[in-house]
Amino acid sequence: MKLRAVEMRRIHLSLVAPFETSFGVQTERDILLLKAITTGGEGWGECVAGEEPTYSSEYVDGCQHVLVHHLLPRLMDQARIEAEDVGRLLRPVHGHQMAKSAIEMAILDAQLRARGESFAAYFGAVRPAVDSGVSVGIHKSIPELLETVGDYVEQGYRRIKLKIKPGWDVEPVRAVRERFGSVPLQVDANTAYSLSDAAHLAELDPFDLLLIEQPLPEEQVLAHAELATLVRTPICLDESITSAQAAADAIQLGACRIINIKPGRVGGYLEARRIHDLCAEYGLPVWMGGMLETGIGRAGNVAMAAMPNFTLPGDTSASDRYYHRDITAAFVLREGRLDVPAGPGLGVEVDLEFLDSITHWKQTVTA
Ligand code: SMG
Ligand code: MG
Repeated sequence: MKLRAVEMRRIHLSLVAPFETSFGVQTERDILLLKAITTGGEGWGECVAGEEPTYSSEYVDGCQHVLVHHLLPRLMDQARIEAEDVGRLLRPVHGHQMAKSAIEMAILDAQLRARGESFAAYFGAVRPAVDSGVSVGIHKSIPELLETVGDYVEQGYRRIKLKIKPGWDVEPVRAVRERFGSVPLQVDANTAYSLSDAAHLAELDPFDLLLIEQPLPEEQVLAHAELATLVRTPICLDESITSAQAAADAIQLGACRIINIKPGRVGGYLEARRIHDLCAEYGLPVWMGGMLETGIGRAGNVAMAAMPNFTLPGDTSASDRYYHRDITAAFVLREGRLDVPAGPGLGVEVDLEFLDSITHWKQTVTA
């Protein structure tokens, strides 16, 4: 097929509750969505970048700019294009994984819708529904945290992840472990610690956590390997894993025993699949991360999370964990799981009337 145009739009959505991490508080989102218009039909992509470059170096204005000026022109001048070509065609542009991922996703959706194949079938999904975990932000007090976690446990989430930072770590973990007994529990530091905190992080060991996610800065892969010898809790990497090559290096260095896969962070679903396969070869479990996606991104993530080596519950929560109203039919928790969409492509339809009502910017890029 040929890529004829890409409709870009930015939408505003308020989160149902503020979400605080070690790098800031979020109350609303400004999301870049792409619609690939091809000779074979249309497809949707979602860019996971936030408003500020605080999770990683990417941010939504930057993604918009690099797509318009550097990425889309390289795809639009091709006589024929398939999702499998996008990574190679965009390789001359360094970095910008989240921007690259969004356009590869839109093209893949168009391509799969055209041939009537679901994302799940394309990735070789082995289950019709995936176990859902939920990521719980930093709270003002431990009683408030316990109330939030209690609500999620009652809703049936199969795993709780607590965001931690220096000053909000051992005590909240102890409180949740004491109140909720054996609930599967893990923590995510979003790079907030340094190797000199190893003895402190080892104080988390008695709480039987599934993993500690990205304790140290993104570049400090070797320091994670050192930390792994000083704490018993398995280390999982998120921000550090920007490609399959980075994953292979981190695994060989002993920097992680588990990987959080986020298609947006690694340049797209096809690179994410390579990381899944690589981890399977090395015997490392993986799980699907989350970037507060709308129903578009969630659809792709849930489909990929149905692959065989996604053996831990992901940050694939129900739509109502994030938004009062989603831009697709809501993803709903059923016995702690989300159903994998089975229709062609992403298998979800976008509510265009609602989408238009929350769109604050729109531009169509043509060849
Ligand atoms: O989508 O449920 C979600 C969010 C999960 O905690 C989550 N994501 O580092 O894993 C992570 C964070 C990054 C996003 S914070 C805005
Ligand atoms: Mg993380």
